[in-house]
Parts: sequence; C-alpha cells; structure tokens
Amino acid sequence: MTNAKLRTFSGIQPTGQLHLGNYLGAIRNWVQTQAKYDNYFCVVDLHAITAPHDPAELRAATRAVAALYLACGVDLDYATVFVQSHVPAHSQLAWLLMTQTPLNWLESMTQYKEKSLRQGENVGAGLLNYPALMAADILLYQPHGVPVGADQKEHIEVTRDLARRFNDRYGPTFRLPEPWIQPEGARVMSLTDGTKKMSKSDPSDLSRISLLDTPKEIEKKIKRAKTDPQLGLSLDLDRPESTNLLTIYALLTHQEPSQVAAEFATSGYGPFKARLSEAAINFLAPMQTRYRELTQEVGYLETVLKTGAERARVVAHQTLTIASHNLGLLPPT
Ligand code: AQP
Repeated sequence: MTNAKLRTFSGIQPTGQLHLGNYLGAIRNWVQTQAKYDNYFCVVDLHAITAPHDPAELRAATRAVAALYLACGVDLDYATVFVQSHVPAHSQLAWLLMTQTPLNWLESMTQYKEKSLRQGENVGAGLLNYPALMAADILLYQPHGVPVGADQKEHIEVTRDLARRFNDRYGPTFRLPEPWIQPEGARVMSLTDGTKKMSKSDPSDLSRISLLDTPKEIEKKIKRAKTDPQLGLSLDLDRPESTNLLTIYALLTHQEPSQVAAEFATSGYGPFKARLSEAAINFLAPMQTRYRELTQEVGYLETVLKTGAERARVVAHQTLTIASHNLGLLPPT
C-alpha cells in the first residue's frame, strides 16, 4: 500500500446509458465518501462484451460512462478512473481465478441464470465466467471495500469465496473485500414495474430515467410511470411503485423517505409526479452541464483515462505478480 487510506474499488458496465439506479445505488456513494479513501473506479468494458453489443456503441458508451463518473463528482484528487481493458492484468488474473473456480458456483449465480435466459440459445462462456473476471477486477486492487448497489452482493460474496479458496491453497495473496452497500438507494426499481430493478438493459426506455435524459423525456417517463389505484402515497411493501417513487424523490431532494411519505400521504399521483419531475430535472441539470463541458474539451477525457490506466497498471501488476508466483508460474526473466 502506498498510503494509509483504506482502498475502494468499483465499476460500472458501459452497456447503455447510466440511470438513476446506477447513480443512487453506486456513484453517489463513491462521491460521498471519496475523500476518505484511495479509490479505483473502472469502466468495465470487458464485462459489457459478455452480451450481444454493437462495437461503435460500446466505444461511445465507454467514454460516456467515464465522463459521467466525473460529471457526477468523482474527483481525480481522490480517485483513479480508468477503463478495464486498458489494464491487461484484469484478463490475466481472471484466467488464473477461472482455473480455481468450481463450475457449480458459476452456474448458480442469479445474474447468469437471468441473463442466460434472456440471451436464449448460444449463451457465451463469458457470461458464465463473469464472476471470475469481476473477482479479478476487485482483488487486483486489494481493496477493503466495494461500494455497490444491493444486486451486486452475490458477486462480492463469490469474490470473497474465491479469494479465501486461493489464499488457503496457495498462501496469502488477496485481501477479502467487504461489500459496502448503503441502505438508501441500494435498489431503485423500474418505473414500469416496481418489483423489478431499474436496469440499463430493460428493453423499455420508459422503465428508467437516464442521467442524460432531457427535461421533456424525464417528464414523459414520470407521467407514464406505473401507479396503483389508492389515493395518497405511502412507503409500503404492498405498494412497490408508491414506495419506489417516494424513495427516489426523497433521495433527490435530500430528505428522509418517512418525511416525504408524510408530505404526500393524502396527495394524488398527479401532483406528486409533477413534483418528482421537477426534482429530477433540477437534480440532473448541473451534472448534465458538467458532462457537456468536459466531453467538449478536446483530449481531456483521453488524458484522464491514460493517467488512470497508468496508475492502475502499477497496482494491478503487483497483485498479478504475487498471484502468479503463488500459483507456481515461472516469472519472466
Ligand atoms: N436499480 C439499481 N438500484 C441501485 N443500484 C443499482 N445498480 C445497478 N442498478 C441499480 C448499481 O450500479 C452499479 C453498476 O451496475 P452495472 O452496470 O455494472 O451492472 P448492473 O448492476 O447489472 O446494472 P444494470 O443497469 O442492471 O446493467 P445491465 O442492464 O447492463 O445489467 C452496481 O454497483 C450496481 O449495484
């Protein structure tokens, strides 16, 4: 370790436009605590190619996700921002870990089961092996914590299991990281179905508010958001849409969900949705302005990502060297 701060690692796939779930479940938490930690934030493009994709769109999305990290407030004084494929140690350690991973661990992962169903026949081996690559991403940086949304808990658990198994067999190699999941915003739900998480890959664009949506798009999506027939909103397990919309409003306006629930306890969905649209538009506007500014500055993002990859490579290489040695691979001369 080069300094006394605890270390964090996290990443997001460039599989589409980032949405409020990605922001509230992950990036917001990175930004809130970044000054306390030595942070590594990665755009995980090697994960994005485990699903059918368009190469040009992937390149554009990779740049957009990196730019959004910065626009959302990730500060380069505290964080190393880089693209996963620019640090070859990710693929290299993934192979080493794959050789140590029982097949049934991979087959039982919820994400594999759900996404392989969606992909139908000819599911790629990359989708199955995704957890070994994700474990490599994390373990390379020897982080203490991995700030993520609730859906990633299972992946962090497998990462810990793999690290423990490797350490037991080959000697101390990896730190076992903790999932850092903030209860608020950990699972933002779809606007069209309050029982499903908001997701980049949901075929319906109406299901999510993307961070770069225009005010008109935000208004339209919130107007069309699913509701229930009851008058007045409440936080209630039996009312997933009401709970989700109230929680989003509370997080965007920096209030307690219970306070917001009390305010709208007798309100109809119409007036509430108007307030939610206004809150979302106002919340996203400064971030969208920063995004436009920094993507218009020629060469800025390239420099950030080049510097980030250089720094990440140094740390990643150290861990890869130890893991290779402990496994018995002959070092290059
Ligand atoms: N709905 C959500 N609520 C809270 N947090 C969420 N995250 C994702 N969706 C929500 C968190 O965002 C980070 C990045 O996720 P990812 O893109 O790597 O993969 P994902 O979790 O599978 O996100 P998506 O949007 O659903 O992507 P696709 O559709 O491509 O699979 C993670 O910290 C995640 O917890």
